[in-house]
Amino acid sequence: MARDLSAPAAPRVTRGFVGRRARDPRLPPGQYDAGDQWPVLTAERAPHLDTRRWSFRIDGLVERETEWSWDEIRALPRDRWEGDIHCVTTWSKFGMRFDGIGVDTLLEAAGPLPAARYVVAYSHSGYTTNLPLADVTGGRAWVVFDVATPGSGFAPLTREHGGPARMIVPHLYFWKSVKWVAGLRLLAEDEPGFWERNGYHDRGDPWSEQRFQGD
Ligand SMILES: Nc1nc2c(c(=O)[nH]1)N[C@H]1C(S)=C(S)[C@@H](COP(=O)(O)O)O[C@H]1N2
Ligand SMILES: [Mo]
Repeated sequence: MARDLSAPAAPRVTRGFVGRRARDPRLPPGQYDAGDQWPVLTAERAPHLDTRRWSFRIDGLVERETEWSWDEIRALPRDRWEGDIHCVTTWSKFGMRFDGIGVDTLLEAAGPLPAARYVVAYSHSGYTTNLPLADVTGGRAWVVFDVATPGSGFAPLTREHGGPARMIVPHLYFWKSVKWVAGLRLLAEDEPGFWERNGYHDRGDPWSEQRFQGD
């Protein structure tokens, strides 16, 4: 049949709608899905830590400076988190599960003083990162021992991923999640950590792309 040239042309399909797959809503702006990969990012030399001498400590602006041995922290009530992690170098990884102790449980033992508004999380290897106290309370931060990647069961954290214990603060970029964590220091003022002194953002919310100071 002859085409009726007076008929309106078919509506143009918006480029991008057909040109690429719909963006995964789990992916914050500027991030890509690392899929099966779990990259290792370590600024210092990965330490060999012996759980017989391991400790985790909360100090600074607290009523009781408190330290746990490996056996003591392992005896605390367990908590599990499942969700996505986002590294500032633009990889994200979906469906991670971590098992450990809620930071709320640990802080409760130490009793934060009213003046405490920030924390520095530090590792046994010298790495530090700063966080608002509010970002590690309310069920949003954990000291974890075991991890399950999608499709696998739980296993102890490998040394390269921070074993025997690391922090996770997964609603922020992953540089805030200290591997080989040794403790939390509660402070009245914000005190930049390792990457923050080198230009990274003090808070690091991936959903508002707080990558660098000034973002
Ligand atoms: N002690 C320590 N913790 C660290 C880092 C580090 O270099 N040293 N790198 C951070 C960064 S930038 C990221 S993205 C994650 C990487 O964790 P992963 O190596 O298990 O993926 O750890 C964070 N915690
Ligand atoms: Mo990172």
